[in-house]
Amino acid sequence: MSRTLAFTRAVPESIAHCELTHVARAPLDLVRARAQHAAYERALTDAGCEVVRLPELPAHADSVFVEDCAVVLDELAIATLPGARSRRGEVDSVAAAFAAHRSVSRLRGAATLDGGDVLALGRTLFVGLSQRTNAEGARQLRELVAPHGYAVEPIAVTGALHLKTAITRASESVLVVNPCWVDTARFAHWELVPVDPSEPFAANVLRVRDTTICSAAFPRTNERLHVRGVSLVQVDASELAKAEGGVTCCALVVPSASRQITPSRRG
Ligand code: CIR
Repeated sequence: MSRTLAFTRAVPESIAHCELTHVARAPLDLVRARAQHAAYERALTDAGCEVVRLPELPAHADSVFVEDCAVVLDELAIATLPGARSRRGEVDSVAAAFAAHRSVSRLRGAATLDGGDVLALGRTLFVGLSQRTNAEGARQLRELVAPHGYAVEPIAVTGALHLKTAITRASESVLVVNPCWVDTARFAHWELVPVDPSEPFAANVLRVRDTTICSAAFPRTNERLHVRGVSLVQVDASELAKAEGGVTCCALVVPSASRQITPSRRG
């Protein structure tokens, strides 16, 4: 049976100085954040993942949010160029860790792209054009993945940090979405579950094998997913939410981790 790895990274003390875009700075309890992060890692283990901790990066305030540093597909991984310059130093250690499992390509030059802006739905990668990801980032991603049979669909994100703040996959057929932040017409072939209007951040869930990890802060939206048959595991993610993080951003999930790698085209 294939292994599923989940790469994570410890919550650094410097998280008090994290990037914030749509959220006002509020005091973050480091002990509580680390306890919640450990419980999140246990949820990943319970869902069938082998959790692999990347090296700590104490000087990088946002380094727990590993999702933004890479896009991982079956055939290759792409090391990103995060849109926030303060985050660029997080990428190399992710690329190094992935080299054992995938051929790793890199974005270059004027491209910016955060992994949180890439929603993979089968062979289509929706790429949020946001404050963090630009058209050149989407263009370079297309160039890298097209030979492997993937289409890239850029999509505007307004009012949210990332595309996956606005929409994620909750099950084989269901997407959970905040329709204020993304054009739902682009996902017409999916069963769309809108967030409860009182829970705008509830559209960020993490599907791992047959389990969908979600934040316990959003009971109304979670109930909507539950009645659609989504198998949910709720975690308390309230501290890292103060750093504008959701449940997708603290892990890079790599299925079939033991597959043989093929030579990289770039980088
Ligand atoms: C940042 O602004 O980069 C971090 N404070 C939060 C990143 C969250 N990442 C994600 O949702 N993929």
